[in-house]
Amino acid sequence: MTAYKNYIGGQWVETVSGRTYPVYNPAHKEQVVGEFQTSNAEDAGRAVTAAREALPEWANMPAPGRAAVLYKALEIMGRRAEEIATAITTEEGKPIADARGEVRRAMNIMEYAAGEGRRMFGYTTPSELPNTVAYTMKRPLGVVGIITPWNFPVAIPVWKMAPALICGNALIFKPASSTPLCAVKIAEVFEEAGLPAGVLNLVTGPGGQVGNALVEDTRVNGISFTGSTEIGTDLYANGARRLKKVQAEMGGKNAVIVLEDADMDKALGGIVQGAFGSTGQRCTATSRVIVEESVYDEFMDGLLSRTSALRVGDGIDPEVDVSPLCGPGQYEKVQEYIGVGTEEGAHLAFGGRALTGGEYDAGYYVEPTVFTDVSPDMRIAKEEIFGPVLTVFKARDLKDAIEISNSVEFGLSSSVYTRDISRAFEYINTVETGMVHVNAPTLGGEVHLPFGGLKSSGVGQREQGTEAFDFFTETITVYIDHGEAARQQARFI
Ligand code: UN1
Repeated sequence: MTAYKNYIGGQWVETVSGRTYPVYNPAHKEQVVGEFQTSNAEDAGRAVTAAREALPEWANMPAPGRAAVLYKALEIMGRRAEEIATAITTEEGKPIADARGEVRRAMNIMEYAAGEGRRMFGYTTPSELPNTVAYTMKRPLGVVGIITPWNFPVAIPVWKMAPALICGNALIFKPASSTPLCAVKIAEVFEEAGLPAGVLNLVTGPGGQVGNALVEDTRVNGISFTGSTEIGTDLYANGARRLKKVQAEMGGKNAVIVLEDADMDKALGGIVQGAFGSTGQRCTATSRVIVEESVYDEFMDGLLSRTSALRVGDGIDPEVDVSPLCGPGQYEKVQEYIGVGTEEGAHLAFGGRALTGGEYDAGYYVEPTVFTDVSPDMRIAKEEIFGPVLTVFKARDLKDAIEISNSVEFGLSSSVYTRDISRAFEYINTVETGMVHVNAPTLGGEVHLPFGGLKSSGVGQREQGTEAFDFFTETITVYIDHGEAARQQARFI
């Protein structure tokens, strides 16, 4: 099998190490998706050099010209949507409907970012000096490293790249080692769209070598990262030491509160989707439910009957609700946490086993799992599991429920189900998460609204929304004295 290559300076090239590695389909462990370049720090350095060279021309192109390339890429991605969605399912494992939705999201952000080519506003303001014009404008951040996880191998890279590109930056893209095929396809889309050589460079490979090289390289001006809190914290600290702009989107332990007046049907639908959709491998997945005592039994009946109706299987089958975990590492980790939960004394109310027999032997399948009698100090209540494991808590009232919700170190997303507007606002104003939902799942977000979390869930500027354009630019403040006479002795205060 010929190996897929890196994309550096507009050329598809091999790594200097001469090494490649295989990627397997999580639903068919023996099926090789492809061979990919095992890149190292030297490859990263070459990509930075290519980006540096490409930067001035791209940065100086009028933004509507850059937008034209993005619109073209949008059109190409639309044409290749089904092929790219299939690549997501084959490589990451998520159900094909979710994969299609993911491609749609990537297209939405391209469309949104391209429109910014005709805005990219600064502001003007009266100066305190006579005959003086004062305004602000945006300039590209420069060369930026894009480091992304495997769980959204198309949407997350594109929601970083599209705003970065419209702002005039040149990029080095380091995708997760387990999803490089999607990364190759993204690079192909931009190549076909006519993005000038060197503006987007792709460097694949396992481990932290490339990421570390990018954060240490003084020619790199910024890093946009999504992944674990552990790696994000390191990257942020290393970037800060070099005065680099870093944004890091990290873990979550997202809770849904169900109050006694909730529309139970709606709540159950949102919770099951949030907990088990995408096999729980989403930083916005629902991993905790906090139920008001008086409706606890009714809630549990509904939850267990809906959970037991979920179909587990290969995500390429459109009837499947829950697909395999992404790989052996995830498979081990999730089973380990299920063991921890049992040892800690939580009650295993549903699932809890790795699935075997028939098609299950070929992939990394774990049953959707529900723990009850969970207390906030247990590890399964605090740590991010990143799999189909839901923990259920009982709360006395809203105040108690919010306390449990806020008791974790994470603060990404949260939700409350209630029909009571006063209690909904009490919740909105006190819950410690960057994204707050009412009567809706903890998942997702719209591309024109900021995405990100508080506490250990995120640091640096938010992604998406107008904030994205702030991260990928520097604001320049301009003062122009256009008076004919010698400047008066007016002074800034
Ligand atoms: C979503 O919930 O649709 O890594 C987006 C993640 C998040 C993206 C989730 N950064 O799961």
